[in-house]
Amino acid sequence: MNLRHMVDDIGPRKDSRLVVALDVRRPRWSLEWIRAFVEESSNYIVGIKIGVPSILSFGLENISRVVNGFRDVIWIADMKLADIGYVGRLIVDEISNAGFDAIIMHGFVGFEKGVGDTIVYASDKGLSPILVAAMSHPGGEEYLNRVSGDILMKSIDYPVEGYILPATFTKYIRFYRKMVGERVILSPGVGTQGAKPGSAVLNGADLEIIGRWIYMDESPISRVRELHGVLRWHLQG
Ligand code: 3DU
Repeated sequence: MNLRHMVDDIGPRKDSRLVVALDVRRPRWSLEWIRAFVEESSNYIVGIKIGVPSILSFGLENISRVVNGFRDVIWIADMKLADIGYVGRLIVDEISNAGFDAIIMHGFVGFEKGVGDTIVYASDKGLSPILVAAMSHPGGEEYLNRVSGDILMKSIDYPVEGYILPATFTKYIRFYRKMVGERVILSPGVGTQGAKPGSAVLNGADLEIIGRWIYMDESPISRVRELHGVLRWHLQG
């Protein structure tokens, strides 16, 4: 199923627009912690984004067991892939074999024999390509965000299924919502990075990605429930 269909299936059913970012590592967290977290938060969340720190710390095989053991969330591998097409395809193979539904890659490397090849390859394998168009940290404004319009325009001809756009600079979400049409906008930067929950969705994002605010909390599931109270499918300002 493509990313839009997955979001439109899971989001209304769970009445949620929340994706949890897990950048957890050993020894503070464990695979058992991740498994328990996924089970207990599942009714409230649309997806889980697993970052490179977690894959390096626990190993892809272990993460893959968790992913394959639980299917009612969208599993996103945040590889921030930025390489030539050949290497991109190798990484796509690994992430696809591990059972993920979607993969995050950078667009700034350029499309010809670069991210373009990786996008097409991932799409053909049924792994939804998500492109970072602009970033949420202040340095995003130094280089990347300035060319985000060019990256986005070029990407429209490719089977990109989702875009990462920052909750901390909602102007990009507003500018690009029309350009990307039905493709999914996922927005990080909420909580620890300063944006308010709901602010990205109210500016046109489909989903908000929240990490440290949840997994660093003393009671992550209570935090998830609280955020679920805000990030409803029919969120209105
Ligand atoms: O700040 P948080 O802990 O809520 O995590 C945000 C996540 O989103 C984190 O995994 C990071 O890698 C990712 N991300 C950004 O924060 C900003 C971007 O522009 C793109 C991805």
